[in-house]
Amino acid sequence: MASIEMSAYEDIKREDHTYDVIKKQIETKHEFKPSLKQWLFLFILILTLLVLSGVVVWTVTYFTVRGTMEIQVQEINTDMDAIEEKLEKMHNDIKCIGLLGLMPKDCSDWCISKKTSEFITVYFDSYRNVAVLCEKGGWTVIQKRFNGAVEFHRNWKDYENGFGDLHGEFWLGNKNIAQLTSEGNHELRINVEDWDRNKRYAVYRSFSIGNASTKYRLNISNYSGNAGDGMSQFNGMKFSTYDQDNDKYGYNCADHVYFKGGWWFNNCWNSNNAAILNGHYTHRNNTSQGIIYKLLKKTSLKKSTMKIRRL
Ligand SMILES: [Ca+2]
Repeated sequence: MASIEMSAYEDIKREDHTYDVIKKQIETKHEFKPSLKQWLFLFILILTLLVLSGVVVWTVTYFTVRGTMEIQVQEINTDMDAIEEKLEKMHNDIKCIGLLGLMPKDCSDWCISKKTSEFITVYFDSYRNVAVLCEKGGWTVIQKRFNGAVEFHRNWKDYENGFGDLHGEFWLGNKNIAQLTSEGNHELRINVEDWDRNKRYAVYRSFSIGNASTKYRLNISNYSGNAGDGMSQFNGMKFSTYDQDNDKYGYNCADHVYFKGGWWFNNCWNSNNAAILNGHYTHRNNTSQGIIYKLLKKTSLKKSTMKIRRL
């Protein structure tokens, strides 16, 4: 009996041992032991993820900061423009109230303005001044005609002192034109328009008239434009009116029935290409008197402007 019990005990002990071995084998089988290759792969994976995250963060930060800086630069530029505009306005204001443009000599000194024309007073010296019409570009208007409201068949004194209305038709006056062109170089621009609204211009890059002792002798040259050179034939001529005959012809060209108005007549005029802008105003289809610019039209024109500018 005792040996049977011993045998059974031995069997149970063997089974326990077998059980322990199997259990250990199973545990060993399910234990996770990464290989070196797997460790390396994991390391590379983590490193890649870190690099990618860094790139994403850097990119987002870069564009955010850049965008912010661009906006700031734009704002600074806008501010600079506003400051520049204010400075220019202040400069103009100062000039316009007379601190810089005190006693302007002509429209070249006219304060910068967006207006196309303006009336200012120009000063020849401390005692003499005259109101003038300025047109954009620094032009001083010396003659304007457009409707015949003002008679241009006038005497010497009228032409000398000027006549008409600066807001309408006028002649600025020979003594004023002489004074304006007495210093420096000036150009003359003539604008003419016919009854069909055709417009032409002539520019003379050299223009001045002498003082009263020269009978307001005309000096004019260097033509350009699209109206034709109608003025060179009067270069060097004295001014004439119906009561002062200073021309080269036998009778007084200024009082001739074909013209009637003050001008720098030569041997009267060349009927083919003369520009005579001060004749008694007539309406269309008149071959004499009125505003004559032969190279543009054989008959009188509707409008004319003569203006000068310091070069
Ligand atoms: Ca004469």
